Amino acid sequence: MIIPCMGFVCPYWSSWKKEIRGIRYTSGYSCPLDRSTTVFSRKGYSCSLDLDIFQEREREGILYSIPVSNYSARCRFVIYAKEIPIEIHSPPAGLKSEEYLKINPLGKVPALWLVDNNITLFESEVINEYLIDKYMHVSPSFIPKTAEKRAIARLSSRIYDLYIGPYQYGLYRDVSMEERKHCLESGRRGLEVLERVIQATPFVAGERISLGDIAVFPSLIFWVYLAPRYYDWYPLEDLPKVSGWFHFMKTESSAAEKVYKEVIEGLETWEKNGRFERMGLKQRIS
Ligand SMILES: N[C@@H](CCC(=O)N[C@@H](CS)C(=O)NCC(=O)O)C(=O)O
Repeated sequence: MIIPCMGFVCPYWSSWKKEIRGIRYTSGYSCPLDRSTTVFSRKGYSCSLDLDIFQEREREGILYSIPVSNYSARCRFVIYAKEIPIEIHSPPAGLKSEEYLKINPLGKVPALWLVDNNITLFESEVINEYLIDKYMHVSPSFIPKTAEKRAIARLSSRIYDLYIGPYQYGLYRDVSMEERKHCLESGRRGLEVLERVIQATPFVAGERISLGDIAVFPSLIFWVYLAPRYYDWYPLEDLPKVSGWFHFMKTESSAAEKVYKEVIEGLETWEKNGRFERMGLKQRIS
């Protein structure tokens, strides 16, 4: 909820310094009586309060997630960007443990458990749809302004989920050479379709970040990291829109930077552990 600030007439201000969604506020004053907040940003004076953001809140749920997981990263992106008080935990006792299968019967991350009504959701896009619906009043909304742009956002995430994501395992799992080739070729075709669809102005569906950006961005990190290292393939080379958009997204916000770092660090750890060699990635594809 945004309420107008009454702080200037209130003697009970307490000062604070804070970084909110990547913007560093140099000083601010909170009033405990009317619970308003006056914010001084680098760009000058602004005056509003989002109660949900500024107040300390109890946890509202738990997201079961693994840092390297691109699908979990989609949901972490929304949680970080909106500063939602949802704790992030690893699956208890492993993905296929009895304990975790009670949370997500598919044995996959992410899953979201909600404190208030004891509901558990899974499937990253469903979780994100829930989060943007529930926290619609907290920006960024992740909802483009027009019906057409909202459709492009959905189309982008659908293209990833149906025509790129299902082949991602071929980048890093122990599969036959034929299967790997098939996956890389299918992923390449999916990326070409994405190039035709996204606007990249600067986001996939225009000037506002949307679920389309979040669905594709963390997953593309896998392709951009692994394909040149192991398959002499630069997947964004002939895709100017996807390439420009991806590089823009890496530093688009502190949420984007955090998610990027988490996924990259996960991939680097796998690499250092020799996981990719064990999975046969060093064998060149002819
Ligand atoms: N369609 C699912 C995909 C989730 C998924 O495949 N997660 C991976 C990690 S990124 C996983 O848990 N894999 C373990 C497995 O499939 O056994 C979603 O969007 O949440």
